Amino acid sequence: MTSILFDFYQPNLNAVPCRPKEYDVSSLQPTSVIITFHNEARSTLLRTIVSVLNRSPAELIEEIILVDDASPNPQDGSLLDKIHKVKVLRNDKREGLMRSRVKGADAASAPILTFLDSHCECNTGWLEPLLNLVSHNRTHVVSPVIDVINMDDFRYVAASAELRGGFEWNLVFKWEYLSPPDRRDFAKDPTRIIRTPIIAGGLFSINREYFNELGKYDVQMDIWGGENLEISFRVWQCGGTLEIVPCSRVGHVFRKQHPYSFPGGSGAVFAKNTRRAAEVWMDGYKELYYAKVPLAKAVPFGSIDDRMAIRERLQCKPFKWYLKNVYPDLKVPQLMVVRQGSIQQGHRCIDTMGKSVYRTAEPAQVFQCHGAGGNQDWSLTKEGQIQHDDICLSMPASLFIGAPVVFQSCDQASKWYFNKDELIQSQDKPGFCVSATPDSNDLVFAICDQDDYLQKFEFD
Ligand code: LR7
Ligand code: MN
Repeated sequence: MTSILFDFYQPNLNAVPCRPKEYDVSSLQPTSVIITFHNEARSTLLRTIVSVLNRSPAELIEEIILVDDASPNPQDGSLLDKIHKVKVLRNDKREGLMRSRVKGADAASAPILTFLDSHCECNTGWLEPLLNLVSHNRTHVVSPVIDVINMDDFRYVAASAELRGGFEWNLVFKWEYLSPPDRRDFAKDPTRIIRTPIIAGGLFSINREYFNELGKYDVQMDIWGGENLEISFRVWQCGGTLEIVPCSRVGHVFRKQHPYSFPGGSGAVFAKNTRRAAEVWMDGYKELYYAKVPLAKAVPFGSIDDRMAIRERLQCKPFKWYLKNVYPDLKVPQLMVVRQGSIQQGHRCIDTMGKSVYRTAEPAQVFQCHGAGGNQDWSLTKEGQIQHDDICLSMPASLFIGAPVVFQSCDQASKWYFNKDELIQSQDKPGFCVSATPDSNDLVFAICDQDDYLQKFEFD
């Protein structure tokens, strides 16, 4: 069996600075490893299990619990329980990964739970740093750096450790670069633990009792998706910590598509799960999700009473706290957008010209309309700001006729009336409007004139 690993294993150069760190194994609590799968290839499932057994100190692995989520062939799992420490549970019907993981966790006996996807390879020394953190810090939930197992030839490829988990307002998980201060710390010490706003979801260790107290998973979520955001919000808002441990590395097969069906359709399942996470944890900020993904509003999400009760019982903090303290880098658009789209003057549209952060005010411009949103996508907020991400359209600093209207940071930008008469009028300087110019792409300040076509802007 070891030959499987020797064929695939590539030494992990990034792990070198981690070697001197030694762990006193007897001071660590053992773990139950939980792997749920639906229709996983036997080779990859076996690779996952063998790497756990071969690359972990034996006394730290209490058991490996496989939960076969009603794979069409029951032998996918049943053949594996001949392996030392492996226990196999099977669902009679497809439940999805959330209910399957809860079933595995309920059957587990070790003080720490370690979840893995069913297509991983645990690298040398992967387990000790995870257990070291959780054994000594009950409310820390920790993930390894997730390396890449190449989908085409199953080679193990080291990934960058300078990443953490994040999201945008569509609430889809994404990897992102560390914030600049974290990056500076990382440059000084690449073994340093990284706080992450969100975990990818599949690979992590958590104290078993803490997992139960926190409300396990939302078992009304189905199949795949959304549970990683939900558990991440829950951990942070209810007093825990999410971390990535650079010295722990586990490879994962990133697939282009799901090798399984989604009863109900993948879009609807993902939207239902995500709505449940948003409705329970995001307070008013859920509106930002609905503004980005309006179709989600039509997807029923069932009752969330049980989950709200957890939030109440644990006295969890508001989402606003999470944004401020855990994820200050996430751009928060103004709530309450009145209208959204392009702002068109003739055949030209107001355009950021690709710039996104304005430290100083810059002249605002129009550009040929392209109809593709992007740099020409604007929101009119209830307060009257005209906004794209965190830049806003604003009055010039010196108010003379013909002075350039500017883009600047929304904190400092001025407000407008943008009414049905199609003029963009200053709220602070009534009678002054935004005007295009006939022979350049600049926008300028002008005396409002209903009959001047250069002042007529249309929201599309
Ligand atoms: O119905 C199902 N029942 C299952 O048991 C559907 C899936 N599963 C199993 C499946 O066999 C696998 O072991 O659940 C696991 C995750 O499903 P994948 O591997 O098809 O999905 P993924 O790798 O895209 O999943 C990522 O996002 C998921 C959101 O629900 C989960 O959080 C996964 O655990 C997560 N995987 C990782 O975090 C690994 C790193 C990938 C990234 C980013
Ligand atoms: Mn996976």
